[in-house]
Amino acid sequence: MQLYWSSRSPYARKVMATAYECGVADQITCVRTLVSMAQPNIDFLSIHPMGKIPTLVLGDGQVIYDSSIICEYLDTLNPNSTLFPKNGVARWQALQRLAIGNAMLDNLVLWRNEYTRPQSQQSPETLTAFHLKIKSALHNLNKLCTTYNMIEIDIGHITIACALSYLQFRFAALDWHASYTELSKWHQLFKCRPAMQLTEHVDI
Ligand SMILES: N[C@@H](CCC(=O)N[C@@H](CS)C(=O)NCC(=O)O)C(=O)O
Repeated sequence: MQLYWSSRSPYARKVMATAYECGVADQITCVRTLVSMAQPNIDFLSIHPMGKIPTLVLGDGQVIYDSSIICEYLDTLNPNSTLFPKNGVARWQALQRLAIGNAMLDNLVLWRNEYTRPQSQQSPETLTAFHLKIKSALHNLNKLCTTYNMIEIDIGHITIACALSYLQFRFAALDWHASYTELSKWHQLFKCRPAMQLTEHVDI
């Protein structure tokens, strides 16, 4: 399988961390792919019509996107993997965590796009709104994470951890650890998992 990927993309990291957690990472070849919201990678549009990474291409040519669907596909490759619980409370809790993690990622990526525009084109209201929403999510997770452990992990935990790591990677000056101490403790532990260690962001 080929994964169109970048070491800077938090969605691509989520997929590779999932692949390591499922034990299928060795079946994936990462293909470094440059994409940008404002400058479409024209060649890549023939693989993903909206030009987004991560995108997985299977051996038979079938294309799978976006990150959550790729993760669910990878989970099916290992019959012992339970990152996407099949039913019951565990399923809805995992999907709920996945949803907030994805929403944080979307917010952070758009926020970064906004603040890297020339200053004269930036919208201060939009920047403030992105910041406020991230603080709201951190506040919420700081309470919820006291029930998380390192044994029963699901796709939601991986996604939240990737969002927090991306927050650290691109918004280090915010120093969120100081204000959300429970979440920080959980994230420090989660970051030690091999799946996270092996997928650290690299800014190249
Ligand atoms: N919902 C998508 C989001 C993927 C996404 O936005 N990836 C960014 C890179 S981090 C991208 O491809 N940006 C290029 C663009 O939006 O044109 C997913 O979960 O895979």
